[in-house]
Amino acid sequence: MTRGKLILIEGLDRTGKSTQSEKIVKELGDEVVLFKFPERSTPIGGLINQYLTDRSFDLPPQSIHLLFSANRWEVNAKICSLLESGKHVVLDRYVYSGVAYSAAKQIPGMDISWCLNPDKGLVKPDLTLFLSNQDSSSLQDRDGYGEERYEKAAFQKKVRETFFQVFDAIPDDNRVIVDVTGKSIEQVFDTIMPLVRKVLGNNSEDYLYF
Ligand code: Z5A
Ligand code: MG
Repeated sequence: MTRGKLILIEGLDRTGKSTQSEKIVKELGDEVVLFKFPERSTPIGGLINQYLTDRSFDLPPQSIHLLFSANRWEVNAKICSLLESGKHVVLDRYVYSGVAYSAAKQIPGMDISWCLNPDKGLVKPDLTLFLSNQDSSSLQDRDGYGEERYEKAAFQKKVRETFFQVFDAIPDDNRVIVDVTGKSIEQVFDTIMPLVRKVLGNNSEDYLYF
């Protein structure tokens, strides 16, 4: 049996990652399973959710970084066994968000290499679609923006710059930057779906790892 493929939807804040991930899964049906990070339903995910939504619950930046990574490791065995069983897996955020949001805090010692270390050994996606927009100001009007800890314009600007530094630091031939500026949900979907189908059609068996 051919192993399933790992498809990652990454991107800047409120660029439609969850919307597009859900549309891909709806389009492909039973052959695909969706995971969203942070996975807030696990023990570690509960702590992350509290950190993001409750400003009185603070943690050192190093600790919350390690929790985000530990949250991916919590779910890793399940993802790997699905891939082995031939199911495709779609991820809504993953390692790149983990490194970019933490490194953007610019804490001494917490550089990109430090931030990537705890994620080393996780499976690298067969396709990463990075949803990017030229200016995030219009996205702040989208539902729910500003409710969580990192949803501040100045920090998002830093995160945007850091994502591109992370891409320079982590080579990945299977990563595509998709400009969603001014595009409707359907237009973005029509851009990414052919890329997804192409990867699902590959019969490569080897896994890549961060
Ligand atoms: N974080 C971290 O620090 N470290 C890590 O390791 C990980 C994450 C994994 C919570 O993540 C925070 O955790 C996040 C990064 C950090 N902090 N921030 N900022 P999350 O994934 O749970 O965040 P979220 O609340 O789901 O927001 P999001 O993912 O940024 O949004 P989105 O998924 O990209 O957008 P959406 O929910 O699909 O769409 C938002 C709205 O826009 C919705 O009303 C849509 O209908 C609408 N929409 C979507 N696309 C369009 C288009 N094309 N046109 C018009 N309207 C649209
Ligand atoms: Mg989302």
